[in-house]
Amino acid sequence: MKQIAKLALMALLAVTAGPSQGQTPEAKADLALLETRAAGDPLMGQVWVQLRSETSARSGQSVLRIVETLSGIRQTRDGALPLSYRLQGQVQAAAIRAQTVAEILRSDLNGDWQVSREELVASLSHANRGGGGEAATAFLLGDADQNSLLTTEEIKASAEAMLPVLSGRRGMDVGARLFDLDDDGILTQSEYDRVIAALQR
Ligand SMILES: [Ca+2]
Ligand SMILES: [Ca+2]
Repeated sequence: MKQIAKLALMALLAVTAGPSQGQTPEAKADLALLETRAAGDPLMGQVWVQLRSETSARSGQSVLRIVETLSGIRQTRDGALPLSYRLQGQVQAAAIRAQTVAEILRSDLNGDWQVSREELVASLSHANRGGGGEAATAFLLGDADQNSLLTTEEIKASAEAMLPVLSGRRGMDVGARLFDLDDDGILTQSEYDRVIAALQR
């Protein structure tokens, strides 16, 4: 009977064990790695602080749910992992760049791949033109020599300058970047599982 009582007591202690009890050395090392990654980047730092505060004193499925919510990564969704988040970000940026240049070139009325102020004004005043915000902004940002002509080089430079503004969704991949423990641009299932394990109590 004494033996049974002892086993029951041990089981009880295991259930009510304090923080980090039972964390493997690997999970502890991954936790330290995540801390280091978060400390090196303000955006990742913000996500990390929130993750830590919400997952502390949690375990099992609730940690998984919190991680999914805060990172926006649903590993249970088919094909979600591995996630080539770096490539995905480059594809999105390229799409925005292409759209911006196209919008600016809609004011290139004589087709010389440059936009003069006269062309901008004439095209924007045309009843069917519509939009034009990008072209006008490009002129403000991009006419570096202020000669009222946006050259092809200036069009490229202004599209690049407008990219951070137009891609306000850039923060989307912060969770994936933080969890990409080997920093190769791809978040794998194994990395995701290691993060979950590191956050478990
Ligand atoms: Ca110019
Ligand atoms: Ca990786």
